[in-house]
Amino acid sequence: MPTDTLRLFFALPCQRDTAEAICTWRDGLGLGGKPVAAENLHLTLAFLGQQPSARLEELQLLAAAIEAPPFELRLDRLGGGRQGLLWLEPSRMPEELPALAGELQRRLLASGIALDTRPLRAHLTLVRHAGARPREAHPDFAWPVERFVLYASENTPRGVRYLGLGNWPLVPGLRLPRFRPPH
Ligand code: 2AM
Repeated sequence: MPTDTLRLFFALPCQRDTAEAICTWRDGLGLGGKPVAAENLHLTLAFLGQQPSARLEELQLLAAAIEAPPFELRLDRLGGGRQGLLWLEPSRMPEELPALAGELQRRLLASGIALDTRPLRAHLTLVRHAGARPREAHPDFAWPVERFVLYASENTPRGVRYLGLGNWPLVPGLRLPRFRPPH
């Protein structure tokens, strides 16, 4: 990994039990392509792209200042995009998710970090370059979301690796951040 910049994103990490259940279900569909490793399953909240390593501490402080409650995310829909991308997404968006992502994005923009201006499409990527899109698939995974993480993405000879650079709990009893669009 170069030391002067890092490819960063904030995400919800999928905890082990849920990730393993999702991978077992996915692998049974015979989709081909490049499946995402169980330890890499996540849902991106904000993608920062290449950032100077010197900003890391500022980003960690920014994340630590966010107060938000835990919630349950039910991944019950299979979605797909270009180049054989397949993902899981919720058919019903819990209000806590856009509130958390919006709060994070608003603070990042206020710190002068340029973010993708497209609205968040909450998804958990399962496979890239899939050879098939199943006609019949009825996923239903309940994911208790209890923390969010700052990751650096590194390319290694064995594939992409996400390195956790900070991990912040969502705290029961806290009120939702008031939803304000980031722009
Ligand atoms: P993907 O799974 O749909 O590719 C690490 O690469 C994470 O950041 C992935 O969740 C990826 O989404 C997301 N990501 C990569 N490039 C992005 C971009 N330009 N805008 C938003 N998210 C991005």
